[in-house]
Amino acid sequence: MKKVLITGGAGFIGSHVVRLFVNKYPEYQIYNLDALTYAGNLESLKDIEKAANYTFLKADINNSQAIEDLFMEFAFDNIIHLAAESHVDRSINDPMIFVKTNVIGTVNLLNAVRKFWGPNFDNNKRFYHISTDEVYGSLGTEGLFTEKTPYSPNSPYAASKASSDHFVRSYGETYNLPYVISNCSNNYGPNQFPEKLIPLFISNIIENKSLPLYGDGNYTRDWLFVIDHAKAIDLIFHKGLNKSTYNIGGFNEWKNLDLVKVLCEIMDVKLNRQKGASAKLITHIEDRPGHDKRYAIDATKINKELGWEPSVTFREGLEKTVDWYLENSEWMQNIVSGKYQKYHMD
Ligand code: NAD
Ligand code: TDX
Repeated sequence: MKKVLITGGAGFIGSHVVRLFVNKYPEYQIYNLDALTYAGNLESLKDIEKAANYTFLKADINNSQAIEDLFMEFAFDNIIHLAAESHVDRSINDPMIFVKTNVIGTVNLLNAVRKFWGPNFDNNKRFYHISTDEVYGSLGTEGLFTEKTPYSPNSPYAASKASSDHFVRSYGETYNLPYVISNCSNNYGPNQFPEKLIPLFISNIIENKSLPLYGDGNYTRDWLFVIDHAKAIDLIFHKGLNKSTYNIGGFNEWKNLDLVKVLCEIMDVKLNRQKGASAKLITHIEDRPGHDKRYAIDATKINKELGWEPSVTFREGLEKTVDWYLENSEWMQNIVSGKYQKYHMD
């Protein structure tokens, strides 16, 4: 029986990973460790919160003693580490919390692992670090990020994730810690906090508010449905090669403006609005400082080595996402009102 610690399980991607593992592996014990920052929302997990193989642990990865105490009590034997500050705009306004959580928090976990699993690591144990394509910096109009692309982070968020990736790798080289890292493109789907492009714009369209598009909107992102990311994480966790890196992406590049136009079209239909009504809300605003021009992932390695590929097209994923936000308006209202932060106390 594995005892899998998933950090950041109350966040967007983490909630989908926790759900998948709790449902698919009843023989594993799944521990969701999360500090419940503004981005943590246990309401996203209410369907599995009573499962026999699920335990929630409220803790901060910046508190090394608290982390060691939990290792002592629960003897985790595998970790999938997602807890992080994740929003680029917030990192521009306040870089230090990104250094603390993403860098020092990750090193705290690595040190706990070294203390409790080392010095002779058994290869059934694994530290799986979840990272982003933003560590590679920005592409020009041509080419794709491969696992060999040099790191060149441009935002404080990307720099903090790059640093954490380097620390994980260095613990593998220096202490022989068994690890794997994956770098994924932009995720979208149910339960994403409405500060990120897609849920923010869905929410604003519903409320007839303007859609603040940075600059000319010609920035390119590579979008992946969050459940396909969770499935890739499952595969890499179980079958990924020790001490290696996998890029994850759906070969699905979109310029922001084109994506927002498609989203507006879908929303017009779903909300029974006149064709073109939502697109009228698009407002070009001052650009994000250091805005990366283009991200695009080459996902050949995970496809060839592990047989992973996305299960939905972008159109299907986007429709599912819009439907989810329309059917779960209370989830969004609880965020807007702040009620979601009291969910675990109810
Ligand atoms: P999120 O912001 O939705 O969730 C982060 C979670 O971490 C929250 O539940 C939060 O409470 C928790 N957390 C934050 N600080 C903590 C701390 N000090 N101690 C314990 N828990 C803490 O993030 P997300 O979008 O789900 O991203 C999850 C991971 O995936 C991150 O590591 C991120 O860098 C990476 N990633 C995200 C994307 C994306 O498009 N969202 C793409 C690639 C990689
Ligand atoms: O209001 C907005 N207007 C706008 O034009 C927002 C929130 C975003 N944008 C643009 C900026 C980006 O080009 O849309 C694109 C996507 O922005 P975000 O949703 O903020 O994502 P991004 O900055 O690309 O980073 C995301 O992908 C990689 C996640 O937030 C990271 O956690 C992940 O690692």
